[in-house]
Amino acid sequence: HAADAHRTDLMTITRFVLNEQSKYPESRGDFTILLNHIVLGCKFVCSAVNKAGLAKLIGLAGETNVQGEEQKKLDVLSNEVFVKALVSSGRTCILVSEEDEEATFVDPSKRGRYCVVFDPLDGSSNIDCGVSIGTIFGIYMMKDNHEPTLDDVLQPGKQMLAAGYCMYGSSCTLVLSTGEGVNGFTLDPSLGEFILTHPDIKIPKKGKIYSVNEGNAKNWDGPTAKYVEKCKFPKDGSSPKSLRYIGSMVADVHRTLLYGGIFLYPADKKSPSGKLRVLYEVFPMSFLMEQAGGQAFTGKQRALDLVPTKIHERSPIFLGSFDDVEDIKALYAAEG
Ligand code: AHM
Ligand code: MG
Repeated sequence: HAADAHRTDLMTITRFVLNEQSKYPESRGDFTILLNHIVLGCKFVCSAVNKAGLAKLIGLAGETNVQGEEQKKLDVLSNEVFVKALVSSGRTCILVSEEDEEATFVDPSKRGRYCVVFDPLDGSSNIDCGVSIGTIFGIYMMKDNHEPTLDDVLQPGKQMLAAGYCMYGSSCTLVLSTGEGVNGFTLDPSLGEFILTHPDIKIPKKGKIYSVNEGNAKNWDGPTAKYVEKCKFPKDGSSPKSLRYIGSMVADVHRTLLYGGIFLYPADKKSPSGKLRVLYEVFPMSFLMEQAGGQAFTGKQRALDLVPTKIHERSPIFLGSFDDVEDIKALYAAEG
């Protein structure tokens, strides 16, 4: 039976990616090794996040432990784990993390061909109340054998080889695209393995949900304000959309991917470039949306066409179901 096969023939994320990569004769398993190190970081963060509620009891994050040393905050700790895992993979040359002001250039003795941009623990304001948070990552490949420079990561998002996120929620879910669609894996804690649970995710063409921090409305520009007004008071006889906003990008994007709809972090008068970071928030999520059949738009252009000039650059972002993003694009086009 097919159901039996599912239970006994476990498609782990490693097996899945090895299968995908074996289509390329030049593949040497480097990508799979890199991904395994990212997965290790995700497992570590997952376990740390699950214990976060017990922090006061067992002395995590910000507390002083029995040895009298100050414990590290969860986001700092997560960053260190990812950086060390990525460097020790021997497959990376440049790392850009939301937690580090400067990019990390990997020592030549440990250098590989991949550049990884990541936000080790996004939505960290949600940790203390137990709301879902996540890790976001994108992967570029260094073009040729030159000395790595920042230009290797200041590339448009469409040049990414792969992107993904891991959500630490009611379960731990890793969503990945290597440019051939989007697949979701759930951590089986008893096995310590991510198992394929959401094969070939496609976002609904149109959704019934919009997701935005409406507390910023007084500072929005015309098209964003018009769009949200339309969600609430549609003039074409359709039903109003529902509002869902968690304030954790990974959770808001994950819901958008599975249920459809649109996620917005627009520009406003106080933050003319929005809040979210191009390299490790906007690009990976835009890559996944496109791979799932949706769209991602900055208010000016296709998000993945953006050419970043600084590693921590920000951009407004509108992403989600194809038709819903089409609507916001029309409003910005009308603005001229
Ligand atoms: P962070 O990197 O400081 O955690 O901020 C990023 C988070 C995203 O997860 C989320 O989409 C956004 O900030 C929410 O911002 P706001 O609180 O302004 O609505
Ligand atoms: Mg962040």
